[in-house]
Amino acid sequence: MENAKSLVAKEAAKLIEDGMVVGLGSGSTAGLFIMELGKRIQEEELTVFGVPTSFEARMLALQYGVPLVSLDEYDVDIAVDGADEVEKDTLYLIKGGGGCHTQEKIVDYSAKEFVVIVDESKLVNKLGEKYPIPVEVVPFAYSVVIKELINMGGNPTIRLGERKRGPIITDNGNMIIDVSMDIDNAEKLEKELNSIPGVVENGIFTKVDKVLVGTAKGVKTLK
Ligand code: ABF
Repeated sequence: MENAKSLVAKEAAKLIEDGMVVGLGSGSTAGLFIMELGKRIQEEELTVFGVPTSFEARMLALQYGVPLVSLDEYDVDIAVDGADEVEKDTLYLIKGGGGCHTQEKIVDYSAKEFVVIVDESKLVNKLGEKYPIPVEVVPFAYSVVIKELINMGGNPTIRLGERKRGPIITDNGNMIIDVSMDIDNAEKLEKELNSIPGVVENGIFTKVDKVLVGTAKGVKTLK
């Protein structure tokens, strides 16, 4: 899988042109992309700026020499980001296994083009097959959000930190509730989850331009 991730990260780095502002995704695959982009910037002396989707992406961009700008100053030309699940037929995603989906969605959806990079293991026939939906929640609201998610037919759990002594805290100071539920209509559910007071953003992504999939035989593109 590591090889498939590197392949797809390299392929995505080739999409970046001089002068572009690039949304920098989070996770291990997007991390490899940031490294490849940094290499191209140094070797080809490109003028490219990045907009990070997490603290982790910010640190990698600094490490690999990708200069950063903010959404205040620039629009994003292309965002390149990973995913936890990709539904084959629709290209709908579940993201947020790393807890960064709020900033990811802000950057990815604002981009003129949103490209997803995954290895084959992320492809599923039905969204939600392997992963629950991550929901970022304002801490004050967690108990009412949990009740509402149960009312909607979901099975919610609070995501705990590594030592399981308390909830993990996102880059935005919030909690994550992972909810397993049937996803019949992903576009509708994406909106419904966000309409619960206290929910900041959920990890269903339904606006994707293309998905690059790393396989043992090379990279294939799904559109
Ligand atoms: C981020 O990283 C998340 O939205 C997604 O949860 C995860 C994918 O990570 P990896 O590439 O390490 O599998 O994009």
